[in-house]
Amino acid sequence: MEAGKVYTAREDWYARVTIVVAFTALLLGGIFGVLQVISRTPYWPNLYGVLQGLGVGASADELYYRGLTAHGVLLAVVLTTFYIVGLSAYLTPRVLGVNIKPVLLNASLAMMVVGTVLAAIAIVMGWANVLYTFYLPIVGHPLFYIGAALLILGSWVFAAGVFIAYLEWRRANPGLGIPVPFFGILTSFIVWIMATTPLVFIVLKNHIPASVLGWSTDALETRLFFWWFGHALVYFWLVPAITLWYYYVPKALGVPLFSETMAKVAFALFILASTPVGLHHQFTDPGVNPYFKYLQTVLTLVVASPSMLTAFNIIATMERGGRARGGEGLLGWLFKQPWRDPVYLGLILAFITFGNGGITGIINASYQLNNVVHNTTWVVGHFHTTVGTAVVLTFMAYTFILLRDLYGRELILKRLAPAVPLLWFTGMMVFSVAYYIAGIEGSPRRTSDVTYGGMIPAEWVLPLQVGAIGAMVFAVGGLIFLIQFFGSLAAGARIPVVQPVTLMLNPHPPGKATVLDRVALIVAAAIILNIIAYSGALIELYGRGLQPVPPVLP
Ligand code: HAS
Repeated sequence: MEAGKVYTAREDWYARVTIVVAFTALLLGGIFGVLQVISRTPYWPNLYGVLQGLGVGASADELYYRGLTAHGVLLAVVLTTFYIVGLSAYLTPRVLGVNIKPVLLNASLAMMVVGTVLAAIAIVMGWANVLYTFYLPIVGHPLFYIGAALLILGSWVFAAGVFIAYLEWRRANPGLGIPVPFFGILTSFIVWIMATTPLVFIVLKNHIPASVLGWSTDALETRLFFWWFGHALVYFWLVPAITLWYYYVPKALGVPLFSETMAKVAFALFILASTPVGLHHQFTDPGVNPYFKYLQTVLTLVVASPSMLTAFNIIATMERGGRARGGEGLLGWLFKQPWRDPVYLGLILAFITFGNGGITGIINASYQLNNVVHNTTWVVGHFHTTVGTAVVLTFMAYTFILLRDLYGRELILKRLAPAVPLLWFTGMMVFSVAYYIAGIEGSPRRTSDVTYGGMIPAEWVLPLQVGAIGAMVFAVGGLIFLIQFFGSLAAGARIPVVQPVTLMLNPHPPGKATVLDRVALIVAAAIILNIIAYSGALIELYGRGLQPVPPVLP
């Protein structure tokens, strides 16, 4: 093989399949999203009621929770996990020049697909209306948990492939710094393994016994372990998006990233502080000493800092690139950005939306303010701007490149491409701000009857209606994207994908290794931080003795 080139056929096949699964999940999950937002808007038709009237064999309320579970699982779990493994399979050999073991790719794909199908059967049949957070004592069918466990274990097998490829690269390149795009992939999978370990533990200890054998379980214990996983999960989603910003923004501008060191500091901080912060989801839970919640609040501010470093790094790179392209004065560089490139436009609009979602995250993380917004539509606004836009819009926009480089297809309806990020961004801004306002007025999330039996406060009506209009706008953006994606696969002109492919060492090759490249050291520090952050709450929980309650069917 020529120097600087690598064969990627096996990884590309894996990536093509997983990314198709991801966007199939976007299509189905998006349909449930539209059903939901229309049904939850005051004085708009309750479409679940219409379905009930058509005789689908379930009440409107039951269908709402079934639809909400499908929406959350398809978008927050299936879309993200499948896209991230696919993107990582595509990037790893191209950045490191090392292949992922084919046996691991095959095993991972089989497990993830079978797991998804099993969980999907349970959800579609209405056997697991437990929402994507699946708190006990509400219990679903064993197929749901077995499917979820298989999906996660399949992603672990893929992660093993990434780690082995990294070790091979390290042996061949001692003393070389890890290339930034791969550092992102590595960070993401380290966070994923650290996050999913407590989840797998609690699913095996509590969920499966409750579901299969009807055993009683302690609700607080389940929530503690779920959120240990649940917050780190969000950085498993976010870090690959940030990786694409670090890779593509400088490339499109033709300049180096403002600071590779700062990028690596950000990744190291994500590894360190993503996991020991779950208690900020449990501020309102009784039974956890406020001192432990306070400790994790401090750590939450630590894990917010790499996002702020990213904000600085990306804006500084944009300024550097804009000035290199002739931008002058205080803001002239902003007008010299490659805004006509839909991929660049999508990535930057996703990045700006992350400013919106990140600020509301900091508000969520404040003990007192959390009392105002917890379990309201505010939180819905927060996660649609973070995972729903910073992450998903980045993935959609970068897929315009993958269509050509991975699938070997010309994009159809090219002129419509900028409409995808523009509609998604505009709709999401309207949706999120309106939902923040409704949330501050106390409008709850996750309730099938938004009118409270006709007693809806007047303050909720207008923001929820405006939010729904925003949702329609970004749904149209999503629809255009899906037509372009599946349409290009079916009817786009073929472009030959030539093998071997050139390594992506752009815009400049990595330098010498520093302390930031000592990943094992960072992981060890993260484990110690987890022990410090969680030991108090666990000693308190088990010291007091568990208070098991029998499982409840939804
Ligand atoms: Fe969160 C709830 C706190 C980030 C996702 N979060 C959720 C839930 C989800 C989620 C799904 O403390 C709901 C879970 C459920 O179902 O119950 N979150 C935070 C904090 C951050 C944060 C402190 N969250 C995320 C990310 C997510 C995500 C990222 C997905 C990818 N979150 C919370 C808390 C709750 C919560 C509580 C529980 C709420 C409750 O009570 O239930 C931080 O990591 C955020 C840091 C980010 C920043 C932003 C930096 C700014 C950038 C852009 C700047 C751009 C500019 C524009 C200025 C500080 C990167 C420049 C202009 C140009 C033209 C260039």
